[in-house]
Amino acid sequence: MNVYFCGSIRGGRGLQPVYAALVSHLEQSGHTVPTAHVAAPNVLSDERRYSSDGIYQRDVLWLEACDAVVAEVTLPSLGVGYEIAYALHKARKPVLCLCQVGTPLSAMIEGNNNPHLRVVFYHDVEQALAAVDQFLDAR
Ligand code: 6IA
Repeated sequence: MNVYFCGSIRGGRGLQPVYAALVSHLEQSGHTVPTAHVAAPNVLSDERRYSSDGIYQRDVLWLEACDAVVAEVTLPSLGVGYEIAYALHKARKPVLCLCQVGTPLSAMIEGNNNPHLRVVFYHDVEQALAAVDQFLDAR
């Protein structure tokens, strides 16, 4: 499947190792991840080469083209929140949100009963990877 991965960039890079584990798992499972760069350790310095409008246009095209969205939502990110709303309401894609247990997740995600949205709280990365497999196997 073509899986659009979302994770915080300008919202903070503290969970980059978790993003890397998720993207690596998706790719090793045979999925295509157009946004694999979100998991790269140097994304913030690489980013200077791209304009924000170019990034936006390209990401919207990728959202329209994907089969499903996997978003790590532990760190609050405006971009990730926008992508989730766009995927659900405009592109009409299934979305999995992964959040570490104990994090105060926005009510706009946690309280959202959209049938295409699944929210999973996880204790460790293994649990998050299992949630990804379960979500994609059901597609
Ligand atoms: O507000 P944030 O920056 O935290 O938003 C992060 C989300 O927006 C991610 O899920 C990305 O899909 C998207 N996004 C933000 N910046 C970029 C970006 N910069 N490239 C692609 N998607 C982005 C250029 C990085 C470059 C190495 C290719």
